[in-house]
Amino acid sequence: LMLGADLRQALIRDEFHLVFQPSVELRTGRIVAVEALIRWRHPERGELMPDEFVPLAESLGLIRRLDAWTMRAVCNQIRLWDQAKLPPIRVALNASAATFGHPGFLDSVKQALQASGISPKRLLFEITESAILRLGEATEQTMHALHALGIGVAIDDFGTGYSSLAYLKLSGIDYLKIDRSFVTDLPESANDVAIVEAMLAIAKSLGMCTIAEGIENAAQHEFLLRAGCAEGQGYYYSRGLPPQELERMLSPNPRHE
Ligand code: G
Ligand code: G
Ligand code: MN
Ligand code: NA
Repeated sequence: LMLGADLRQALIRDEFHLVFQPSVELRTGRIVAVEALIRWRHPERGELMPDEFVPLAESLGLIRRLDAWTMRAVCNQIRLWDQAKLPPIRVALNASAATFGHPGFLDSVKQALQASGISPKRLLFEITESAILRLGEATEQTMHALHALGIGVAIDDFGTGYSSLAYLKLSGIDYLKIDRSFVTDLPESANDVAIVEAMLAIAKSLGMCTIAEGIENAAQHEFLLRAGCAEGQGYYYSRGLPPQELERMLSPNPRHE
């Protein structure tokens, strides 16, 4: 496939960049975190979204290199924001199963932390349910080790995997990200209301923090706030932003002084 050959070239030519989607504390509206999302600036096709090349990278065995690029870029960005004295927000990044499950993963994380000098508390790894299921026992050790390093671990797209709830017993899960498919029809859908309330109750009793994805309007925001969800992400607050735009949002705004 053409795009596959381009992807190998892109890793060499460094054609990727990150956008950062804010995660907002629902109670205060404050930006407390961002999720780093990879983009590919293809020389002919223009800006490509991850669903157009992440599955391809996975099938071509290139995803570990891509995720390593993301990790380095995230650590560098955090270091630059620290130097610019921006608020020390958390930065979430996505890791595919092949990345998370690789025996060299923890060492590469430690190396990236050491090279950048950033605090592990600033990082949060997002991993999908299906990845956890696929990886089995090694996952628990990896999640536990990340947690022990001070790095956060989130279950991404929660509720969409074909799994049981058994993996919730694994230690080291700090956040549940409620998939946007459950958020879209809030608060009108009685089923989604029931499901989301149950998810929030499980998270609460397991001591996990909650982030709802795909919030697009005030009614969804209000419902989730009242239901006790801690954080939200979605176009209602912001799309993924280039670093300079995010910096403007995080810097004190002189017009309000
Ligand atoms: O950018 P967009 O909002 O379209 O992201 C879609 C999905 O692509 C994300 O939910 C995430 O699962 C995946 N994704 C984004 N960036 C990365 C990355 O750096 N590595 C991996 N493995 N997946 C990513
Ligand atoms: O990690 P994950 O696969 O969940 O990445 C988030 C994806 O959801 C990205 O592709 C992002 O562009 C998209 N997204 C983020 N906020 C919204 C939203 O409010 N509505 C919709 N439809 N998509 C969103
Ligand atoms: Mn994610
Ligand atoms: Na998600």
